[in-house]
Amino acid sequence: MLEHVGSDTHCRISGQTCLVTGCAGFVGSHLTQSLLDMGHRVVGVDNFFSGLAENMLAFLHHERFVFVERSIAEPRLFEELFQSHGPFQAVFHLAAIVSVPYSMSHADETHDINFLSTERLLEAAEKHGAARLIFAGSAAEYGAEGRMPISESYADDRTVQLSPYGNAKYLSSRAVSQSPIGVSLRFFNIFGPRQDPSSPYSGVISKFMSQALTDTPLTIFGDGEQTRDFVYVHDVVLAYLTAAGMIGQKLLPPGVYNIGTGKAVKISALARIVLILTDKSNTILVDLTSDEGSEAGGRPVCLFYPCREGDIVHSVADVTEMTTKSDWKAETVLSVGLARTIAWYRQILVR
Ligand code: UD2
Repeated sequence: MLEHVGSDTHCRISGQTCLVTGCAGFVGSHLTQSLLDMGHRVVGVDNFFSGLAENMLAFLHHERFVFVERSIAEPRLFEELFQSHGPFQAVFHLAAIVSVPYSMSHADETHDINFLSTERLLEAAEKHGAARLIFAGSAAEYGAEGRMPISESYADDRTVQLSPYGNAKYLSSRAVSQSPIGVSLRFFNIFGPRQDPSSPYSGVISKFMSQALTDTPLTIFGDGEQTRDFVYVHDVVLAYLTAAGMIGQKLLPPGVYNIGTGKAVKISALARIVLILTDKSNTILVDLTSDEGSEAGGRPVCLFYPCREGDIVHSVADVTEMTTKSDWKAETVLSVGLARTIAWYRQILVR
């Protein structure tokens, strides 16, 4: 059901020891599984602040996996990990406060966890001779950028991020990309199996899917004309492996790289595809531009709400840097990624 790194993928290296922070998270758990599938050893860290133990079920008892349940906020954690489990050739830093709204009301905590911890990990990785540290950056680093597509140079020290989350991600990306071992991947909107739909601020795809599969109207904020660049989690894992030099022919130079598809998708179009893929084919005729999209004579399939405060209107990545300096490009077509994701939500909803 979940994709694995294909046998056609050109693997450059195997048998490395890797550190993955945030290994119980949505993306971290997919990455950890792929590293183990490729023959690497993985030391995974998570404190279950937002990660879930069930995301690790498939590999928790793997012979090449060691789990450390601790917080990255602990000042001595990384030094201790390098001493007791290192040397690590590749360090993947995904653990963070992931909620933008939470960061708004917890600015200091977000700065500590999302930035100061990154600095400490980078220092330990350099000191102990890691070959690569790959950081999970974010499109939030660009603030309310109006130029589309967004290129990496659009975030600089003058950029005003819209949240402590975005600011801490920017500071971390800057520090990481200045290191000779550092790569920051700035992710646009990631989706796929294991994305948690349960919070009001969960990713729109996870929300639309759980709503459609439970016959609840899809909630659209604003007129649905806003756009996002949706990248499937399997392509995200391949971007991490590429950045670590584990797959592909070209070794990516240190720096900051956008990770997206380069394609803008309207939220209204997304709603329409989700409705079709969840077998609500009679809703194809729904007028998503009216105040309320509804089945003919039936109950609404979509409800329109006011724009979410602080939402940017458009967001699409310029992926030229990543696609020219490495062999990576997002391969998964949106409808295919959505179909795989729906299959997964169907499975968990019937459990
Ligand atoms: C994404 C990231 C966030 C941060 C930000 C930076 C996710 C889940 N969040 O926020 O962490 O990096 O980018 O720009 O990837 N929407 C609806 N109905 C819903 C939910 C959302 O219409 O039920 C709309 C929402 O108003 C927005 C779009 O869908 O216009 C995407 O929302 P999102 O929460 O999935 O992601 P985004 O881009 O706000």
